[in-house]
Amino acid sequence: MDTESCCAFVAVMGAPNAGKSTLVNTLVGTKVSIVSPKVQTTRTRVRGVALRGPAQIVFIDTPGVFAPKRRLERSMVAAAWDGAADADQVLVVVDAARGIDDDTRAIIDGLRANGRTDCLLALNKIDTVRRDSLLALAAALDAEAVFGAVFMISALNADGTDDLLDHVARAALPGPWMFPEDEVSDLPQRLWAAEITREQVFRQLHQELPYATLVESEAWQDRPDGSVRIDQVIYVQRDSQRAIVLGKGGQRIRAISTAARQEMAALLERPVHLFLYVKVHERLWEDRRHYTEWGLDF
Ligand code: GDP
Ligand code: K
Ligand code: MG
Repeated sequence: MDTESCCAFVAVMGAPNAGKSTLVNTLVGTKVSIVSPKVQTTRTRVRGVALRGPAQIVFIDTPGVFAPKRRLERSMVAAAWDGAADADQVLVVVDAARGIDDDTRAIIDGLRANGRTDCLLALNKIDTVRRDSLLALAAALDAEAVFGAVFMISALNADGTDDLLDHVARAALPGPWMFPEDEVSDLPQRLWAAEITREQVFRQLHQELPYATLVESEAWQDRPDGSVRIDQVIYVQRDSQRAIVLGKGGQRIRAISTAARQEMAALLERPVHLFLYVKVHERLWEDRRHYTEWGLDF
């Protein structure tokens, strides 16, 4: 690393499902944060690291901000605002089709109250809206006076995301890189693997159940033949939920396991043996360990 190196910490904020995790994955160029159409997919701050010339850019993908009810939700919201406080730049992602909803409103008001008037705005999902409504929304958001630059993007199609990355890189501050050159995420391997499985739980199960689950990697064993054995527990709160996760004749858990294993193997570039267990833990969300593991306040 030469003396010109520079660094930027960018907090990515936005309403649930605005496309924050999709955008961070696109900017980083690999999957660091899990994505699903359900809210609360991202539970904690996940950092993704991108390189642009001499700049190392660290994106902090925050959980969506929303009106918190349960303890877990309150911790998630606190984590989002902590992420913003620590960052040099704040990037607000807005779903262009949804416009200024209550969550986006709360974020804008919060940023203004914190004196952040130089935020970046990413109007996302432009593949889904007409140009005239996009321009009207951009004008309405510009009038909020918290944004210094606006980008119209599709995180999904990587449309406009290069310009956004260039802009962020130009504003990077001189200083040494914070992460090794080949590191794209600071999420420890065990947590990362648990997230891959949790994404499948989110995708393959419906309604309320995914929010009541937690995945933990209990063991990670690198084998001499180059493969890895991963043992994970999917925790649920009730017996009835356990039955749903298992599915008829174990069909559901097998489908979850196959999809998760294939994705882990593709990303790790080696064979994976995945063993999933489903356990009932009634007081799951009163267990401090689950919060501290994720860096959330209990
Ligand atoms: P987050 O909750 O803000 O992190 O949102 P996610 O990244 O999990 O995305 C929520 C949903 O929006 C997923 O189904 C994504 O595939 C979808 N999505 C994200 N970006 C785009 C986009 O640019 N265009 C379209 N059409 N869908 C998108
Ligand atoms: K989501
Ligand atoms: Mg997310």
